[in-house]
Amino acid sequence: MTGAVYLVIFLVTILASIYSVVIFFSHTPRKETSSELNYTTNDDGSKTHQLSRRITSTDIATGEDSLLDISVVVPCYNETKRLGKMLDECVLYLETNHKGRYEIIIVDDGSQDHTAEFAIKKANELKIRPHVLKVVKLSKNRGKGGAVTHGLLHASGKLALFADADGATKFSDVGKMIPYFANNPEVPKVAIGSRAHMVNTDAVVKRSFIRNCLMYGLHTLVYVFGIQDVQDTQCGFKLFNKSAISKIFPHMHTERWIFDVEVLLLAEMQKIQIKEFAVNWVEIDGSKVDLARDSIGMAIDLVVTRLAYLFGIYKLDKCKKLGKKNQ
Ligand SMILES: Nc1nc2c(ncn2[C@@H]2O[C@H](COP(=O)(O)OP(=O)(O)O)[C@@H](O)[C@H]2O)c(=O)[nH]1
Ligand SMILES: *[C@@H]1O[C@H](CO)[C@@H](O)[C@H](O)[C@H]1NC(C)=O
Ligand SMILES: *[C@@H]1O[C@H](CO)[C@@H](O)[C@H](O)[C@H]1NC(C)=O
Ligand SMILES: CC(=O)N[C@H]1CO[C@H](CO)[C@@H](O)[C@@H]1O
Ligand SMILES: [Mg+2]
Repeated sequence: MTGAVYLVIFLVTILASIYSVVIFFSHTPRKETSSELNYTTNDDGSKTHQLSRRITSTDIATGEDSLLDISVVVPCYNETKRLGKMLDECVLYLETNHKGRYEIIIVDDGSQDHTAEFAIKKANELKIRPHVLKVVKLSKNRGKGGAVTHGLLHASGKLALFADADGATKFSDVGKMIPYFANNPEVPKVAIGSRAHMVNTDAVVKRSFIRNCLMYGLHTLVYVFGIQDVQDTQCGFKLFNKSAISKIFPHMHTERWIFDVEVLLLAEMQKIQIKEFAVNWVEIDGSKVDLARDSIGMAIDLVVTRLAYLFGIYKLDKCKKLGKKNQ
């Protein structure tokens, strides 16, 4: 009898400890500051301009009222060395295929190397009209997830893509994804770039042994704690339509690398269609991921994200009701 009592006390203690640890490691994104609602562009530079209104979870988004086909969000942290090439490729594609109907939102996440100024200079060099390339500076570093979330919530295109500043993915591959959104525009959909077809090619094999080990470890953890039916969750090239953005991004918590997994978790919880597209991808030097430090952080964030949804510490409140009604 007393044995059973001790067992119950023991289990309750364990559960309470796990719960506290999850609360301790959970994230609450900070509120956006007023200057983060403004952008600069390649005009005379004396004024800032307002970004479009933040997308909320209660928006009934059809995207039909948008004048732009696509918004491209580029999270940047100290990217003066790599952003130039990415923008060359991106602007060339968009000018050819969506001229006058696109915007690029550079989210400078507290860079210390004048990435924002570099982006404006590049816009002048590429001779794109003012307000096509918008630069938002975050007042304080948030991490890739925070920067992407901020950019996507203020995007105004029918579709919005986030793409890494290193240009590792061939930009024109977005053209393979766009037709997937063409029918029934009211249905939320997500198209994600995938490098799964490249596992046995040079791009991956040539990476260091330790990097590949950590990558396989992370994949296993993602499989156990999160997403089973997506092969490559981490590719920095994902496309959404407006209704998918309004169902996913207002609920985001994770600010750093594991945010991709939370995006896919939120999509799966709401039965949003996800499709993977094989993309061309090359390893680009200058990665900001510090393997030793970040892989521990990634593992913690991953487990915490999953458990936080399980325990109801992270919730999907208004959005859930809206989702049921609309389905
Ligand atoms: N906003 C933000 N973006 C970051 C940060 N660190 C890296 N990034 C961006 O995340 C993207 C991918 O980074 P990268 O270092 O190439 O990662 P990898 O390709 O996974 O090795 C790039 O666009 C970076 O500028 C950060 O602290 N904050
Ligand atoms: C943001 O832009 C608006 C309109 O251009 C301006 O009135 C406002 O002062 C700006 N706010 C900040 C914090 O820069
Ligand atoms: C960013 O760039 C600045 C200036 O070049 C440098 O001092 C800083 O260490 C860089 N930060 C990271 C994390 O690379
Ligand atoms: C709800 C929504 O944003 N729908 C859009 C999905 O993508 C298509 C394809 O471009 C748009 O036309 C829809 O408006
Ligand atoms: Mg990269």
